[in-house]
Amino acid sequence: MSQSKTLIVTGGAGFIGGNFIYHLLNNHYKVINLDALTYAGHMETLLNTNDNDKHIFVKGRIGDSDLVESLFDEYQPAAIVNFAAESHVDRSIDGPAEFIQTNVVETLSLLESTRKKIKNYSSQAQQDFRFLHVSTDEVYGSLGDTGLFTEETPYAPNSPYAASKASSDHLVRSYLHTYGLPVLITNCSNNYGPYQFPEKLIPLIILNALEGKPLPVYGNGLNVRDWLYVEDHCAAIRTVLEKGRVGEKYNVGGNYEKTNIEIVKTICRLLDEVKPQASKEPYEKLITYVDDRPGHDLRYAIDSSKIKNELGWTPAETFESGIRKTLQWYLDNLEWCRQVTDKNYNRNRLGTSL
Ligand code: NAD
Ligand code: TDX
Repeated sequence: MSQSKTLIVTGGAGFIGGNFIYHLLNNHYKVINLDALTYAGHMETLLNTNDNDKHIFVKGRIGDSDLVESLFDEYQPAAIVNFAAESHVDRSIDGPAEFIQTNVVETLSLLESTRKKIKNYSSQAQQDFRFLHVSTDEVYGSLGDTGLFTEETPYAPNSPYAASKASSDHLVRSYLHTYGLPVLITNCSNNYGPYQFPEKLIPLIILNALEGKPLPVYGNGLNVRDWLYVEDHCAAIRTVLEKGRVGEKYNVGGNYEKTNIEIVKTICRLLDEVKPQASKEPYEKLITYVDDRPGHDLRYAIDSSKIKNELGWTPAETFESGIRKTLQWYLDNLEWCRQVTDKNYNRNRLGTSL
């Protein structure tokens, strides 16, 4: 990437994008944050950027080519980092069309706007430009009891969400091969940490537990995910942006594989310690097994040796330290949880409409 430190970040009012905005500001970048503010995007996530003149928020969709192109004209960014997406697997089961619209159709539009606009850059600036697409390990499908996803693992998406992300990864790749757009792709495992919308497993369990509500565990609870603290993911993305080889994809993982039931029980144990129930009953008694997610992938596990060996990134946080910080963050930010869910989400089960 060039010396210019102005970037466009899309989806920067969401969970990972919001954390990435803070990460960039702490690392002396200027950021144009383009976000549609869907149910998952909230200005409350960005309150601590208020007095920072290096953060410019623009409400809009990545598929609005006039808007995106005007941002290129005004700011001539050195890179785009694309987080904007529909991100929740359960919602993709209930309504796949929105996932195709944002994750495929509008990502294509973003690529087209970028391709068109960087033609006006000097040839050096064109070479230095980066389009970094943030993707997921779910594009690789499901593992059995052993093995790890590598960058060579064939794509085998199983949910409409994963299929839409796989499609966008393929489109991004094709823009390098067809048009010479300098692209990068990261495929990361499950993130957790501050500002995660409470539809996802970890914040949902924390909030339900605090209200004494059932803790829903899908199926037998033995599905495995690899967990990465969000700040480590942000550092990985910046590393790839600054040092990644054009056209390469990099897997990013926390090397922390756990079954869902182990994750839920860990949260229960920590809550027993820091915020015991008035009744003194252990939180684990709230665990309730519910119908499985349709098409529920059994296991994800990531081989991150490429990003470690080539670019020197490793996660700083252990799950033990990261989950404690996350739990404390939710305890301290119940008002944020209330604000972002107030009109649009009540923690009822999603993803069962077959
Ligand atoms: P999120 O749902 O919390 O945030 C998505 C953001 O994108 C929201 O702020 C939303 O308003 C915005 N957005 C949605 N459609 C848009 C559009 N058409 N134009 C502009 N903005 C739009 O998602 P997240 O969990 O922060 O995930 C961010 C990205 O990282 C996604 O691309 C996701 O696939 C990927 N990812 C997520 C995880 C994870 O564990 N959450 C893991 C790996 C990869
Ligand atoms: O209430 C629940 N009970 C439960 O058992 C919820 C919400 C989830 N689960 C299970 C399903 C999964 O096996 O927990 C696991 C994690 O579920 P989610 O938090 O919905 O995440 P997941 O489906 O694994 O996808 C996440 O990680 C990869 C993100 O949502 C994606 O955007 C990312 O690409």
